[in-house]
Amino acid sequence: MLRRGPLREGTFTSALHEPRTAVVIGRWLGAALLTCFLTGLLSHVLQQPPTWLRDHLPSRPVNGYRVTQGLHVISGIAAIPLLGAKLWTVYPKLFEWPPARSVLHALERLSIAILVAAMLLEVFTGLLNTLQWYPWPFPFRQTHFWLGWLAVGGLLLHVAAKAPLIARHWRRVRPGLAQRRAFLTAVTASVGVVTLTTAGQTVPWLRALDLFAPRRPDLGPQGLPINRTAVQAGTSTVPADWQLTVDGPRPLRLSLAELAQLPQTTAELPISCVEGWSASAHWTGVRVRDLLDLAGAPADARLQITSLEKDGPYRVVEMPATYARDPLTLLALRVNGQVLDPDHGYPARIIAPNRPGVLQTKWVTRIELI
Ligand code: HEM
Ligand SMILES: Nc1nc2c(c(=O)[nH]1)N[C@H]1C(S)=C(S)[C@@H](COP(=O)(O)O)O[C@H]1N2
Ligand SMILES: [Mo]
Repeated sequence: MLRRGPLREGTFTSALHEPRTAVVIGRWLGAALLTCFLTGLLSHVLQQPPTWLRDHLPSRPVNGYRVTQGLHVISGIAAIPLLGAKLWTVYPKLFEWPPARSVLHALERLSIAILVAAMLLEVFTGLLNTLQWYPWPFPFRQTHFWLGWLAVGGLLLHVAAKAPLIARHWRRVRPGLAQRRAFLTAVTASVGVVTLTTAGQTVPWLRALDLFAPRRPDLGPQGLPINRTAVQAGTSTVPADWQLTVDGPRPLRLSLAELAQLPQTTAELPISCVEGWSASAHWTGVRVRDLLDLAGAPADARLQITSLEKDGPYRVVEMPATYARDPLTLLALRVNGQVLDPDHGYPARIIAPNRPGVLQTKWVTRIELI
């Protein structure tokens, strides 16, 4: 039989294309994948809760989403060199001969093909999303969500199929291969470098090392980054007769001056962007629950909050009662002691604890009860 190129026997000479290396890197990659999956599901649920869960989402801890989504993007970025190392370790198997020894073997290889494709697409779409670059025609969130299930499903199948082999190579045998040790050190160093140079977008004490993350969380008007500017949203000139409307048995219409006359609360709360950056600020404004009480709204009212923005995916958002009633949920008029910059939502924005940034509506004009 003619077997050429990579199909020829003895093509791959490295001693590291073997199970122990695959197991060691596989453990790290599996941990990163599971961390991504769990934190990703959480992000999904916070943004699009199923009806039965909607009224039980917690508004504490204040920094909860900041931590979980920060972890999502940190472990996702760490998964990229790990995936590269894992694929390098096992890629000679792509040229196995014969390609399938049995129906079961063919199915196993098919499941690995799906796992690899899902993982590659998952880290690719995730990374590009953090750069706000969408060079594809499909919706990011749905695609990334379903690829996550495919990847985790594929991983479980893969681990089950390889369980005996994994068990055999789980424990270190001494003396180990010097080459393997060098390779694993290099992989650890790559993971360290990509993590340390990007995690500063959410971890304050790593800020000085934030070389490659798309955001520096302390750069922007009033010391905070912005995703959509007032010019992009078409809200840079607010009508002179702007009023906040609040629905309820005693509907309210309040001018900015009237809002500023109401009792003001200051809270330190983060903007925790779904893209992985986050930054804390001191917000001052009127408690949403005070507004609801003034309007005579029932305690369990869910809210629909509308922005002045003409269009855009975050023009209208819902807020479950747990958040609406939290004493730290504000209709903020000021940030870090100054009147809100137009880019931060002047004249008024929502800021609530433990919520994804996309739900912290800027340029608010109307609060309705659902
Ligand atoms: C490695 C396996 C990964 C899995 C299993 C995973 C899973 C998920 C899931 C289930 C969601 C929720 C999607 C939704 O709201 O419907 C999500 C969101 C997200 N993921 Fe991942 N992810 C992975 C890797 C990554 C990577 C590598 C990055 C970036 C470096 C990333 C960035 C994001 C971002 C920015 C979101 C928020 C999207 C939004 O709500 O607009 N993910 N991920
Ligand atoms: N009306 C409106 N509100 C919005 C957005 C938007 O596009 N429109 N972007 C959201 C996103 S994605 C984030 S991360 C935060 C950012 O707030 P900041 O610009 O004040 O930092 O605002 C949120 N509020
Ligand atoms: Mo965001």
